Amino acid sequence: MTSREQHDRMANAIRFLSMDAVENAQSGHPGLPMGCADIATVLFTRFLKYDPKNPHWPDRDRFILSAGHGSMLLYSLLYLTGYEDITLDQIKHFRQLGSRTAGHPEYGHAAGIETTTGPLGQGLANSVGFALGERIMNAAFGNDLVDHYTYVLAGDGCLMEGVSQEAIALAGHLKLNKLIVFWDNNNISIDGPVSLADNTDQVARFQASGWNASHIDGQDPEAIAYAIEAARHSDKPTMIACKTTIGFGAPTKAGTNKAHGSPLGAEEIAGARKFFGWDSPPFEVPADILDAWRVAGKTGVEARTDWEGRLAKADAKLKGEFERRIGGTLPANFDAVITDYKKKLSQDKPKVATRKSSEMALEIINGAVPETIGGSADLTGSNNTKTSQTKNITSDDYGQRYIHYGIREHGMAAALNGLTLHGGIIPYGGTFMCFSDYARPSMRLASLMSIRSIFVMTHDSIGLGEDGPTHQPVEHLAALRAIPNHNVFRPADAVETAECWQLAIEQEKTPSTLALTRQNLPMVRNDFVAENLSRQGAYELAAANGDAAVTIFASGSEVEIALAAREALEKHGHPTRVVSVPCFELFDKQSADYRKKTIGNAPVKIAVEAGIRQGWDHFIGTDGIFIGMTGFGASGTIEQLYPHFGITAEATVKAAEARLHGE
Ligand SMILES: Cc1ncc(C[n+]2csc(CCOP(=O)(O)OP(=O)(O)O)c2C)c(N)n1
Repeated sequence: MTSREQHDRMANAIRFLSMDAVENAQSGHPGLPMGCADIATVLFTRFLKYDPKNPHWPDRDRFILSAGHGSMLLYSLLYLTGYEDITLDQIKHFRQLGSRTAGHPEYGHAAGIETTTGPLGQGLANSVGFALGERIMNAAFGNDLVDHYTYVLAGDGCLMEGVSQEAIALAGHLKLNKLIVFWDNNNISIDGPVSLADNTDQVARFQASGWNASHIDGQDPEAIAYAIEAARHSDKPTMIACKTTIGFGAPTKAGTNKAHGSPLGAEEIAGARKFFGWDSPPFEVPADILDAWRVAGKTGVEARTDWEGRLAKADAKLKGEFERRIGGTLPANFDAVITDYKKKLSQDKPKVATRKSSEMALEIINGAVPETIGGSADLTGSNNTKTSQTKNITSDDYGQRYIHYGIREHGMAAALNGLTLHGGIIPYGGTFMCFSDYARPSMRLASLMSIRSIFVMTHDSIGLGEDGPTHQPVEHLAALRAIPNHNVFRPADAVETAECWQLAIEQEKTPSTLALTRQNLPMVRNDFVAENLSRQGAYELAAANGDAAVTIFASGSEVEIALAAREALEKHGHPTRVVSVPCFELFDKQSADYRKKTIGNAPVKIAVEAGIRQGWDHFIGTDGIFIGMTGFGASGTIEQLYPHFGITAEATVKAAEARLHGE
């Protein structure tokens, strides 16, 4: 049992490391770590199940610093408890180029950083995925292998962000009782007191969403411990409203926004030293305190070795499957299953919408890959995300494979990231492509974190028809393609859809978006080819009869138009080739030779896509012809809309011939 004095000195080690690192960097946020040091100390010395020497142990508790600007809190904890990635030298290089101690915690920079946080609210919303992932894996593998908590530290900012409502409503609904959130209730944000902009009764708000919530003194270790203990035995998720003082100990800045996000300055730090009776020089933690922290960092060893013992004794098949899923590798027969399915498609030649071919591909994938977890933001029947294997996950049954996320696109995308980061799960979730805007902040973070979250975006153009311009994506393909490390797939038929799904499932370090049509499409890949042609990102689908005068590039639903235009141009004596472009990003990764050959040197280059031109110059050059959208869509039937916006084979032929005739 830690004495109060010992607790205080351990907490002060966090405070001073944070103050010193921010001062040294002349940049960063000292206020949160100083206010939340007690919460962190109680959690990491008395409750959290973790082992710094085995930081990826799958059954560890997760700690998520949703208020990512307080990154020095996390870095201090990781250093003090003995994580090898975060040395004192790293702390001294806080926020410097090339260090692991980035401005905000970045997943992949150091073990112990469970997710990238900084955009407020994301960590909290990820935690729903983490906590649900724990329940899903628990249902699959039992208490012996999966039984851990997800702890979150969120600030006022996290709770003010809209995504927090989506997250807490979902967590409450799913009764994720092993999710425990500390709210750093310090009444301060950047502009000043929170009351400038918010008067929400947060405890009542969480309670209304199905949580336990109560107020405590967030700087009283016993109150914190008592609240955590109660939370661990709850049948609901818990929010502990922890009253703290931002910048606690800074003589004039504590309790004010001046402690939020800038170095305190030498004078304030000297005052804090006096206040806490801390006489060690900067970056020095007294040996007995560092020892006490290192001892705390070893308390999980027994739990970890016990767990390893249980894993070793587990049924060989269960153990093998657990290790495969946690390792992120696919079942050995995955490729063969897809190849067989492609063979069948070449025989059946289904003329269906790609959202339907996606469902058909998922039926095969979900049968072969038990770790996929599907879902949709209340558009299941439209996104075609449900298959025979995916029954509903409910608070009574986490052993199923489908999540009704409700009308919560952002919360869904953030939860997908949490599910992915938890490990053992490949999640996908659907909505209308236009509403990728609502999910985009989390989609971007999936890319930044290099994780396998899969976004199913149906109704991918004006082709959706009567719902009109509010629902018709125009700039979305370009906008999603603009995100680095994000594969945007726009398959043209059932075969390409199967291929794109295969690629999305395969990519361990790149999230994927599948852009899928509402409208039916013919098969454009009629002959079986075992090779995944979409893997190249773009490939010649139809060759020209002779030296190509025209090359038409197209993606998704517009490949059909390109092929029809080619037929007409060939008839008129203009050799024309068609290149299908299911994925810009994968094409960019091909060799220069392949790219050159695929783009070719036909005098006339045309791209057809029912979206904006941005990005296509890459294929057609700035002098190429683009057949697509230049503004918003309109409400009407698909039969009216394509001609209305001039996206037709006739328009393509006319534009090509005008160019060929030198007009
Ligand atoms: C989505 C998003 N918007 C804005 C910011 C900029 N920002 C960083 S911290 C902060 C204030 C947060 O206040 P609070 O959560 O109370 O943190 P504290 O002041 O207690 O450290 C803001 C607006 C951000 N990081 N993320």
